Amino acid sequence: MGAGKTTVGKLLARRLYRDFIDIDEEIEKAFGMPIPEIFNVYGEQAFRDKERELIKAFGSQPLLVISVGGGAFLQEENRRNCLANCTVLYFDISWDSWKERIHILTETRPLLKDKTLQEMEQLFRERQSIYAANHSEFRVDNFEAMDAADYLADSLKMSWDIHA
Ligand code: SKM
Repeated sequence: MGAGKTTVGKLLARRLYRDFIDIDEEIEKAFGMPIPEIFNVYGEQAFRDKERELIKAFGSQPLLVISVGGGAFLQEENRRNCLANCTVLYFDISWDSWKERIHILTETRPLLKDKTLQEMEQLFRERQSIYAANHSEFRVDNFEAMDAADYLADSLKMSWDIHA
């Protein structure tokens, strides 16, 4: 969460001439309210159920660049569906860079609300090991959005040519 998936995803989609889908945005559309409100009114489980349903639906469509929420890969079914049907990109940022961004994330990310810095670091490290173990060959770290989008677009095109 807050690693830059949406920013890079939009740039990448443009470079690949594909449509961009943000699963968080689709969930908000489906519930007709922002994510913090969905958590308040319906609870996290309802959010996760909708997230799983939408990842399954969009993940099986061709020619999309999809940004999934930071918690999506905590569900085994999402990992399985994405890895089976999609190329999964991992945006690896360090705890030190993430820590700098936390203050801009806490308002819109209910999972960070009321957490101590130590609890946030624990969440970060637990998730990092799941992401690191569940992606395709593409991983970017310490990136600038434009550079990451260029690098990924070039690498993906090359890999598709090789596998075509
Ligand atoms: O999907 C949203 C939601 O706030 C949950 C989340 C998470 O668990 O990391 C990240 C956001 O993108």
